[in-house]
Amino acid sequence: TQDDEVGEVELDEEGQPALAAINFPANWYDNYYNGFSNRALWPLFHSIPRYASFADKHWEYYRSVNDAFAMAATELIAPDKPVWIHDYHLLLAARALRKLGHNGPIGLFLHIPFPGPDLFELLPWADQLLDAMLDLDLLGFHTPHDVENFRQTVAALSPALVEENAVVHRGRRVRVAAFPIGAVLEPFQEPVEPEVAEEAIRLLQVIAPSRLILGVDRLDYTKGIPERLEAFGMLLEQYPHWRGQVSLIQISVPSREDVPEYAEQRRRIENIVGHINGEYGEAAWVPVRYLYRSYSPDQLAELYRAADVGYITPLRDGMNLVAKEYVAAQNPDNPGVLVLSKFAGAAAELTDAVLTNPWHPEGGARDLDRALRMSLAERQERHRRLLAVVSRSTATTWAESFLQALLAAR
Ligand code: GDG
Repeated sequence: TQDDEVGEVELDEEGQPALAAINFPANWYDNYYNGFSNRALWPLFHSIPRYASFADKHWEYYRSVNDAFAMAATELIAPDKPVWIHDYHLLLAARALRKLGHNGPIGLFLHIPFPGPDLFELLPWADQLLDAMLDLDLLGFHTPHDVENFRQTVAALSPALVEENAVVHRGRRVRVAAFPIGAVLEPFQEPVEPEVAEEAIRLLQVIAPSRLILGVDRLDYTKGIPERLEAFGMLLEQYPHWRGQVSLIQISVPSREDVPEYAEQRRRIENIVGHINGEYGEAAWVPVRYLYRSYSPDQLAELYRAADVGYITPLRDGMNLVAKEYVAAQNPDNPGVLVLSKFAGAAAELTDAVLTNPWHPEGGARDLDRALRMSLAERQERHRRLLAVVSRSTATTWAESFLQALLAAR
C-alpha cells in the first residue's frame, strides 16, 4: 500500500493450507525487504561483506515488520500452538512473539548460509539479533557447516552456553540442527508435453548439434554467474577444439531489481556475455545464449534433460535446489554431468558431482573439459549415486522432519 498504515490481516481460508497476508506501506517494504533483508543480511550471511550496507533506518523497519508479523500471528494462532518461521527476513519474530505472550514451541529454518563470528560481528546489531534468536526452541540450517558456524558465533559473541546440539540461555534450550532441504522431484521426472515445453524445445533446436552446458539461477551475485562465464571463456581459450562444439545456455531469472547491487551484477554479466560472443562467436555458432527471464518447471525439465553438463557455481548458497532438480531430470541410461560449486550447501550431500571452485577460472575450465569428456560408464555410476541422495530426501521429508523435531524440542 502507498499510505503509512500497515493493512489489516487478510485471510484466505479456501486453499490448503490457509494463507494470511499483511499489506505493508511501500516504504516499509523498501527499508525492510530491499534494505535490511537484502542489503545487510543477504550479503553478510553469504560471506560477501563487500556488498553489505548498514543503515539505522533499515534496522528500525526490520524490527517493526518483525513485530507486525508477530502481532498478526497472535491474532490467528493460540499462544500454546507451534509456530514455524522461515528465513532471514524474520530473525526477530520469535522474540516479538514471546513478548506478546506466545509460549508454544517456535522453530525457525534458515534457507541461506549462516556465517562465522568474524563476519557476523560486522553487523552493527549483531548482539541484539543473536540474542533475539535465542528465544527459539529449534533453529534449523541446511548443513552441519552452518550449524557449526552458528555455534561458534554464539560462543564468541554471546554469554549463552554452547552444547553439541543446543544453545542454552536464560533457562531456554534452543535446539540447533541441520535439515538439508530436498527438491520437489515430480515436475522434473515426469514426461513433458511438447506443447507446454515448446519454447525450450525451440531453444534446443537453435543450439543443436553442439553439446550443451546449462546454468539456471535467479540473477544474484551469490550465484557466481560472471565467474561461471569467465570459466567457460577460459575453456574456449585453453581447449580450442571445443569451439563450435559446445554452447552455454545461461538462464537468469529476474530478481530484486530495485537493489542497486543486482542492477550492477546484471550489467556485469551482459558485458562478459558480449565479450565472449564477440571474441569466439562464428556465423553458425553463438557460444553463450543468455536469457534474462523465467521459465516454467516443464520448460526447465526439458532443458535439464538435454544438458550434457549442469553447471552450477554459486560463490555461496544455502542449498541450491537447481542442482538436485538437474539430477532428478536426467535419463539414467545416458545422464549428464553435474558440475557443482563446492560452496553450495548441496555439495555436502552431492559428493558424486564434479565439485568445482568458482573462484578459479582455469580450474573451472579443466572441470568442464573433464565433464564433457566423461565416459558413459562413469556418468552412469555418478548419476546412480546422486539420484539415490536426491530421492532419499525430498521437500516433503524435509518438512516432516523439521516439524517432528519442533514438537520434540519441548
Ligand atoms: C533459497 C536459497 C536454497 C528456477 N528458474 C525458474 C524457477 N526456478 C526454480 C528452480 C528452483 C528454485 O527456483 C530456485 O531455488 P534455489 O535453491 O536454487 O535458489 P534460491 O532461489 O536462491 O533459494 C537456496 C533455497 O532457498 C531453498 O531453501 O536452496 O540456497 O538461496 O526450484 O526450479 N522457477 C520458475 N521460473 C524459473 O524460470 N517459476
